[in-house]
Amino acid sequence: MVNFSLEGKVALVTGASYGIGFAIATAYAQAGAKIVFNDINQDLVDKGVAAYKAEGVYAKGYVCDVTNEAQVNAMVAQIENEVGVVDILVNNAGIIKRTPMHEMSAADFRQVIDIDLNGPFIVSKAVIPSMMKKGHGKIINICSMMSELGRETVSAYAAAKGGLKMLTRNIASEYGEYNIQCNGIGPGYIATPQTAPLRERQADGSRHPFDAFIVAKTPAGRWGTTDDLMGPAVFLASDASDFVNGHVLYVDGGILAYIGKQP
Ligand code: NAP
Ligand code: GCO
Repeated sequence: MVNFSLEGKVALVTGASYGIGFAIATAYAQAGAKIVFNDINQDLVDKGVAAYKAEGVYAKGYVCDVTNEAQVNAMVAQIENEVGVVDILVNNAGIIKRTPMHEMSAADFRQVIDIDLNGPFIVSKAVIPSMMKKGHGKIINICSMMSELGRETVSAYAAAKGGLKMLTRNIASEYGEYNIQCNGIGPGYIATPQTAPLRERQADGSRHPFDAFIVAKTPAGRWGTTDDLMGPAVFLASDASDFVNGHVLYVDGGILAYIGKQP
């Protein structure tokens, strides 16, 4: 029988005070999971807890930087004590820096790689041993269009998200025999604070040229919303996807399938 329920599962979503992580965690709560999340400071965590409460969701928040292995290990131990073993991990926390590559400092490049690629490695590594003992686990890495495509100014982000796609396949390869499935979600262009600068109205009130470009490049003819990611995220966290492993599910309104509008 098909089973999309997450009843009784513990789900950790990183960087989930708002944006895509918040929507995914809310969907998991609606499907029956207990929600834990982290963010980098207490203020964000408090705002996140209040936002979940407003949605009718009880979520426990932790202050933790995903690049800090000691903090991550301490958080995962605390979650196991206070809530239970993590059944579902979503590596969502991420940043982008938009700078032409020839002007980007090595320090900025490293910071993006650290949060967007080393972070998922560190958090996955922390939850995998208990998943192995339990004989089950789901890891979902939030990839990107930039796991497949390049564009001007996002060299570090594309390198990190391309790497995250391969980390996804490797976790699937290495831990599939323990009944751990690791898959990615590749969101298209989604309206969140991260993409707000690409959607800003121009001084004359017209659309940002990038905004118009994305609408034209997306067969759906619009930006994605965080709600668009809820169903795919529940599928990949549920028993319904137990034989889906090492896959990246692109939720992009069709961008990757499309050559672009004909002249
Ligand atoms: P967002 O609105 O910027 O949210 C990202 C969250 O991660 C924020 O809460 C952020 O905290 C947190 N974070 C950053 N660094 C962290 C760290 N070191 N440790 C813990 N938390 C940290 O981004 P979003 O648009 O929801 O994106 C979420 C994920 O989806 C990211 O991995 C992003 O790359 C990916 N994605 C986004 C889109 C899109 O179109 N929006 C498309 C494809 C993929 P702060 O507020 O302090 O920065
Ligand atoms: C950019 C965007 C992205 C998106 C997303 C696309 O500047 O091109 O911010 O890369 O956020 O990851 O899937």
